Amino acid sequence: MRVLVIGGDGYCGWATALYLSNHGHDVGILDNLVRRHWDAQLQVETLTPIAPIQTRLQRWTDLTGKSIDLFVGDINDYPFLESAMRQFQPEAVVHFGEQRSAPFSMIDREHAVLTQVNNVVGTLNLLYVIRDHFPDCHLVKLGTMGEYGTPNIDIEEGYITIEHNGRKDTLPYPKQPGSFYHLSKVHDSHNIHFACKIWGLRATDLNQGVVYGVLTEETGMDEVLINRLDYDGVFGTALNRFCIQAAVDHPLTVYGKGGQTRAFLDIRDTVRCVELAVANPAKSGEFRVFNQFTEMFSVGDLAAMVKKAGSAMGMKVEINHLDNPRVEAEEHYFNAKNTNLLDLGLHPHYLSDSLLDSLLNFAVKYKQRVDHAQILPRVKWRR
Ligand code: NAD
Ligand code: USQ
Repeated sequence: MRVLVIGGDGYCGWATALYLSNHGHDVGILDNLVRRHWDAQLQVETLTPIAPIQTRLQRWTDLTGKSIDLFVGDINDYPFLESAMRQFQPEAVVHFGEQRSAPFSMIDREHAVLTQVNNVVGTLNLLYVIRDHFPDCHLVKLGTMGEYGTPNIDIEEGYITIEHNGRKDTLPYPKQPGSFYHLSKVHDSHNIHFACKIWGLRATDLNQGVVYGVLTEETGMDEVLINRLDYDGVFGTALNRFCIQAAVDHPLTVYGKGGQTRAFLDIRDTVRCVELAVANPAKSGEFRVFNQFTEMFSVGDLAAMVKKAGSAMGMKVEINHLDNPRVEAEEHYFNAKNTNLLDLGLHPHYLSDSLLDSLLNFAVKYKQRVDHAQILPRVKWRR
């Protein structure tokens, strides 16, 4: 299939573009490289030395004989997006191209506005190009499990059947997101759902949990193909951060009580889930939602697992409970469904000692690149 990966220079997008290319799809990457610019503005760098996108793609071709088309530009620039899509002629578009950090969106008004304009307007532009030029194209959009928040009932996949005053209906599952970033995903979901309804578009919203890990079969083929691995207080995410903290003898930064439970998955499952969604398109007019994760953990449990794995490797790992910079429940019920992708054939890579070992070893290999001043969280939700 011809698949355009928007955000293909990023963490999930790069791994996915290579995976799809390796599995026989004709792949294009569209990215405005703004994430590299935000890193520079924040004066942070990924743990890993990532090569420029053109160098990465050249190495991919040299190694495999496969080529990936590149379109450098912003999906908020409608004429650019329209022309790139018309050139590439996608049968599916996988949309990763958003500002994805909750803390980044909570820095100040400018960052909240930037996040919501970038994400909501970009997605809206994409919906219009699809409507006008590729009405049959399947939109596979990265959403987030954080759209649901932490309700005191089970989380379904996108929809819930409710009986009220003797009547019954299946309705979008209630949304209680926890940052202006997570809110942007909710706004996207509503816009995509509406576009499917009024224009008959086909879309899958992948409500993804927190991704961990760095190696996939493809990104591990060569140092030049190495993926980004963020550890800083703005873009770094829980388990990846904990492993890198352990590697540099920094106490693990559990926010508050650590009972915050989230859905997680290995990056090797991210790429497979996207392939499954692409290979099994939504029907015309259908807005389909998959919860894309494999396991649920509290951040306190994750820290304890990293401490155990690190200790077994001879590291001295301490766990710190910091004042929580966020506003979120620290002890709560959390039970989410994830059967749709399993039914399509996902065989999960569950979090194991061997994965923790490999991630810790990876972190040790690049630990001289860590800037300790970037580890503690600096962005606070409260005014
Ligand atoms: P990332 O920041 O590594 O990659 C995002 C890419 O999109 C970057 O290369 C960036 O330059 C590009 N981009 C951003 N705005 C753009 C625009 N307007 N036009 C063109 N390109 C643009 O992020 P990631 O971790 O790979 O996340 C990808 C997607 O997956 C996001 O939508 C995110 O919300 C979602 N997601 C990520 C995680 C995670 O743990 N990383 C978990 C759940 C969902
Ligand atoms: N946390 C800590 N210590 C840390 C970092 C985080 O205790 O050092 C806690 C946070 O307070 C939160 C949980 O861990 O309760 C998850 O935080 P995170 O930074 O790992 O992830 P989050 O902000 O939710 O965002 C990440 C991605 C985002 C994606 C989301 C999926 O950046 O793009 O949408 O995970 S989900 O969490 O399911 O919404």
